[in-house]
Amino acid sequence: MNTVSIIVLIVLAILTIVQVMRISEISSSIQGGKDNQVSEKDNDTQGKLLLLVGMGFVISVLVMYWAWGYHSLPAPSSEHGAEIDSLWNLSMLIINVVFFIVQPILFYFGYKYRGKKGTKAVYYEHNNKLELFWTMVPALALAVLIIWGLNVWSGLMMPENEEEPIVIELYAQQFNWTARYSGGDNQLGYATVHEIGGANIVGVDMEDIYSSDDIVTKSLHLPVGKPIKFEFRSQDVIHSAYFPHFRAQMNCVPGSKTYFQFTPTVTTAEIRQNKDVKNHVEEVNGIRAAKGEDLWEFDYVLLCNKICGAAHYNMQMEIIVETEEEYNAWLKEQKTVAETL
Ligand SMILES: [Cu+2]
Repeated sequence: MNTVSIIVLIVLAILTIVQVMRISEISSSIQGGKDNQVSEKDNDTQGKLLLLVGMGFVISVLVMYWAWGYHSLPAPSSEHGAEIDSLWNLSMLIINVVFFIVQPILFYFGYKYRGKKGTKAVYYEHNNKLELFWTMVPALALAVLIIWGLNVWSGLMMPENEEEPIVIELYAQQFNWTARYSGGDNQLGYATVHEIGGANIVGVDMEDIYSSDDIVTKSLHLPVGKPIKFEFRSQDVIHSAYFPHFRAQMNCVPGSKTYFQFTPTVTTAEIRQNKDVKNHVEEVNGIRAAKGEDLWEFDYVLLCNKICGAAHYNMQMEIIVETEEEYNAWLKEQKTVAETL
């Protein structure tokens, strides 16, 4: 369906709703407004429906946890990942405990105190103890989460390095990623959008002394157990580099550089042996085989986590985590920008 017919359809739907409302108003005024009066039976039905919908809602959440809960990510593959997971688990624990206490009570009370003839609402003005309780409890919970979260964050952004991290740039554009390795000097040459042209896809300034040994690639290889410092740039709009398996994410903003550092701890070969990953791959391949499609092999992936345009969903790059020897051998095979530009 093209855009014009969708717009026409929406306009027609709105006009229909307006006409139906007018008809109902006119018929109500003809009957002397009796149509809008809420009867005892209406209140009773609405109260029961509220209870039904509320309980259905709470039960459906339980069913979804049970049916799809195993689809969450496997154990983290980075040094800091366990800490992010602990933060996440505590947040989810608090949210779930509150949810499963408050929601059933809320809907049950809505049902219990549904409108009945002769019943009058209690006029309850103020209670200091109650006010204090429901202010202090959320404030304490939030304080724990925020203080702990800020501590974790500052540890991630200002890591105490025992060894110098490997510097890799990730360049974002609609709709792909390019990696630039800093080469033997571990320093990225200056790059700017004004230098982009021909094979120079990330705009490396060849005049800069750090540029010549930089390596531009379309796949991201990382050595296991080594700290990696990523520097992010974007060519067009705001993107977000998202490494779900490493519990890392950072916005890529046009005109400025952002950073994130982490140490991968599990190689691609090892994560493929992870029980959860194996089950997931088996399930996906069962569906693919039934459709006659090629089988899939698990790979770490870098995704874009900002809705940056029409093909945003497909903005991804494979990440290969390997041993230091494998990584060095791969890096040796790559051409420097001095050789390619
Ligand atoms: Cu994007």
